Amino acid sequence: MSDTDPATPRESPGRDVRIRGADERSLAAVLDRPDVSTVDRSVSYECLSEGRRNADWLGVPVADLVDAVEVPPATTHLVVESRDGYRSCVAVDEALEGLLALERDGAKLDHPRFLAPGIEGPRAVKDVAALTAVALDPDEDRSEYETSGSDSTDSE
Ligand SMILES: Nc1nc2c(c(=O)[nH]1)N[C@H]1C(S)=C(S)[C@@H](COP(=O)(O)O)O[C@H]1N2
Ligand SMILES: [Mo]
Repeated sequence: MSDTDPATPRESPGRDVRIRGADERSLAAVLDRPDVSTVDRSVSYECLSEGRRNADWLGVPVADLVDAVEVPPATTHLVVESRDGYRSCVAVDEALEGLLALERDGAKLDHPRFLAPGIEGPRAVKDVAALTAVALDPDEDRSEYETSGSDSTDSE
């Protein structure tokens, strides 16, 4: 037996995205497929410290990615988490209109980026590592699921 198993494909580091609904899946194979179906979206967002920014993004619709797992019917939000643990909590209807961007203004991104129409800057998570379906109670504050909500101190 050799140390490395040639039958196990190596995931490109920094590119895997986990999706967690009723079950958990890796999206690496989907995102790395050369013929993955993508959309173009112009999205602008407000950074509390730097002002409004606009860019053209090319990416994979979140709705297509979510199809890979069973999303529990009680789901209210998707928690979008970066590789270094930065988190935002986005209403599921809003998140399903969004995309995991692979290019910004025609330039390839090193890591997938979450965008959605009308998203607040702090919730446009860079270097996405996981999307997790959560069910919040009506009286629950989504900022408890976030590193920093759009109302708190800006991290950039
Ligand atoms: N992983 C991660 N994503 C992040 C942040 C961060 O600190 N870490 N900052 C957020 C904030 S506050 C803003 S305004 C935007 C800024 O994105 P830009 O530099 O591409 O305009 O990224 C958001 N996404
Ligand atoms: Mo920001």
